[in-house]
Amino acid sequence: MSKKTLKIAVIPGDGIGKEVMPEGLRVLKAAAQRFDLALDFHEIEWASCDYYLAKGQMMPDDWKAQLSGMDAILFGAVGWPQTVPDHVSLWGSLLKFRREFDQYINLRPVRLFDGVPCPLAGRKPGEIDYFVVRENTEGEYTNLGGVMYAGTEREIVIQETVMSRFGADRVLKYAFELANSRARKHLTVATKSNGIAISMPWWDGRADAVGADFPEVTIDKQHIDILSARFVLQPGRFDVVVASNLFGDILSDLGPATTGTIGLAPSANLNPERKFPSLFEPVHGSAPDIYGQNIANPVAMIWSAALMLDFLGQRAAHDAILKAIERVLVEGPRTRDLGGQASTTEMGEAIAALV
Ligand code: GGG
Repeated sequence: MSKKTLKIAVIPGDGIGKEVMPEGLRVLKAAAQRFDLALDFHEIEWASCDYYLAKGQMMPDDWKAQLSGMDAILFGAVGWPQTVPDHVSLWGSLLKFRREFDQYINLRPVRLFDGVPCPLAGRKPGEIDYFVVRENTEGEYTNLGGVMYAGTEREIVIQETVMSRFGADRVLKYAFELANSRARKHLTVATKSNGIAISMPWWDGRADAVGADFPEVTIDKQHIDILSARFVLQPGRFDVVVASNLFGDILSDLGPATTGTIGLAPSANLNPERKFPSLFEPVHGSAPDIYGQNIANPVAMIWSAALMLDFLGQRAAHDAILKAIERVLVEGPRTRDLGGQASTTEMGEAIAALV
């Protein structure tokens, strides 16, 4: 039987997305060669602020049709606030993908690697190793609301938070299943039920209801403020953390920061039912402050590409890429955020050579 060709849409986007993407592709090509995979890359220049400046919109009208036949989307970064307001670029691209392709899980692993200096005193690899499961299609990320009496002293702004039973239950179920599959079987539910007195007690109640089907998983509900402090002070407490869209966004930058650099953090925007393509991207953004110097850490992009292969059924290729990342983090070369002097390209080449 001939092997299946995996069609991958490649969207570098903006800023350092354009510098780390070639390293993701370099490593994927090395993995394809070693594991005899047929990867068919479709390079796309839209979903970028350059495209917006040329066309007045982030994506062409038929973007969904163009991506619908893809097995997955590999995405770099979005945002170039010097020319396009951030909410315009984000809502015009990434948030459209997440919503219209129903990528309702944003899975973000957080792990302290050997060879990476940890900013938290005394922590060793193995002591920080958890997942943030972020709700990805509703919650605080809405465009429902408006401004009244604009420009006057009576100006009022309202922005709604939307949580549905359907939306909450499916992300909670995914998080319970993930926790159940791990040795510790522990789920932390991020909440703020004392201050956000309608939606958050409801969210906690949904966690209890969904959790009834997972008696082996221990649940720990923590207010987002103390939970954030514990990410820094007691990171070993965490195994799987489930959070609303905004809380999950913040936690999944904070967590990787405690492991040395956000330049290592990958993410998977998943449509678990595979009705639509899932999207894999670094947690970091376009980083205009370092763009153009070829110094960005490519690991988040490369690890995201590995997560993509795993989701597409290529576990051995995923494991080989992760092993190569682990070795390069110990032996070098390393980019500046890791205390080294290597370029983005040198680090990508080193990882690709070990796959
Ligand atoms: N590679 C991810 C990226 O470009 N992120 C930009 C950003 O601001 N994302 C917001 C979000 O993930 O909700």
